[in-house]
Amino acid sequence: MSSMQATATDAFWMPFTPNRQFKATPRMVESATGVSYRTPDGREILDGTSGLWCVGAGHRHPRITEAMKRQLDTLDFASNFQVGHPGAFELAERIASLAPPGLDRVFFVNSGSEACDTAIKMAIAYWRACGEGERQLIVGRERGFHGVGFGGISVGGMQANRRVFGSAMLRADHMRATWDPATQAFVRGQPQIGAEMADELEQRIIALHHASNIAAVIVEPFAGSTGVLVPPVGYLQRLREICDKHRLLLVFDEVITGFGRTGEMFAAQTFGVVPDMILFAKTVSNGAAPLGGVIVKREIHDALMQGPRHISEFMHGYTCSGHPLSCAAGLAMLDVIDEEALLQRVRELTPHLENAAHSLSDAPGVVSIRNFGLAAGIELAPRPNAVGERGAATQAAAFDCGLLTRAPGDTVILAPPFVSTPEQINEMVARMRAAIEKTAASETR
Ligand code: PXG
Ligand code: PLP
Repeated sequence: MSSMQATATDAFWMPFTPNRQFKATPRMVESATGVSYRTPDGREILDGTSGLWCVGAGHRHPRITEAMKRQLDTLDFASNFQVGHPGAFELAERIASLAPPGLDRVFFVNSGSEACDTAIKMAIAYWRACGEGERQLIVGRERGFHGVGFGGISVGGMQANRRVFGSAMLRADHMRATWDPATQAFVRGQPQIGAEMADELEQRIIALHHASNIAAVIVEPFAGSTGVLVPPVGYLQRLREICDKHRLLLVFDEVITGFGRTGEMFAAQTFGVVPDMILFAKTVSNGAAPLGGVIVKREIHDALMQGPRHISEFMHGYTCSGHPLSCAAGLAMLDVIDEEALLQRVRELTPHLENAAHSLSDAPGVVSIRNFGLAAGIELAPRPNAVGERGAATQAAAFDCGLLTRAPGDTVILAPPFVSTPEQINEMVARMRAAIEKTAASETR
């Protein structure tokens, strides 16, 4: 309590936070271990969202902590601009060996947003190198989230992230979201029907713009941060076929799905569809240090290896691209995923989370429950004329009930760490139910 009162909250302009509301009633966490946070006054908060979808191996995993400490005692910083350090090369080789066949070149960045903007630049540069420089339009999807760079908000499909910046965006068009309330409200895992939603890419987008103007199609394998929207069986396969037919690059944004959340290293493997690029961030370093990247098909990389030999082939990079500390965290995380068989654990826990999440179908105001891998979205009916208010109230109530959740709109999210036990997942769901009930009760008063 005392340390909280001692913390002035004025100067820090918080990201993606209602600042005035937060600062009126700050919700602080001070430490974390395994699947829980602890508040300054000593309460335990179960981490129902793996931090922000990143802490798959649990907080302060000793193996990752040790590797980072060792790294700090060896090499704190080296850029990868015209010098190199072993960690970045080693991590790139490891990631290439885990990616689907053909994708074996890795560009490091520090976040998912940077990964998305990097991939868009690669796609545009690739087509120019191929003599098809007019291919510049990027196709995304409504309710897609690709971070907050100008590329990412352009191809992203979230009105709230675009509204203020609408006049400053890249050329993009959008397919419809795969969400269909009429057939999917309480679907478990992938919807069986709806693969034909992908045909819109050919029948509307390509028909309108012509394929020769389109550089790439960017989608999340399942949309995570807009409420866990799961593609129908066959949908991603169909997107791949259409992209092949019209020679469009297919990019999977695996910032949430990458490194285990779907029970394979990448959702591309879970869904059995090989894209041309994979974006990653978050879980790759277990959230212990900022790290993201783009895994690229060899042909795309090779097409860009042109020009005078003393000039960078791709004019792009960030000061901290492949930072030593981030790479140390990433290498240790890959060891942990392997040694603790975390992919297997995710596969085993998935039906448990599915059952536990769907047990909330009778909680007050629940209108839909979706799940895939270790992710579930529980959607509540919006309050009249106040979309998102009930979600936000439930998120706040959950914190008071000892659960960290996220609420995009009126959907509350459960995305537990891969190391959660079935009992811990049950407890998260029990606290979620308590939060939903508490919020509903406060409305009827
Ligand atoms: N792509 C996807 C698919 C993401 O989910 C980003 C890109 C951007 O990553 P960075 O590292 O720049 O934040 C994300 C990020 C939520 C939530 O509430 C999700 C994200 C970020 C913030 C909140 O689900 N995902
Ligand atoms: N702004 C200035 C003035 C810089 O010098 C740099 C990098 O050198 C940047 C922005 C970009 O920063 P980063 O490489 O961390 O993205």
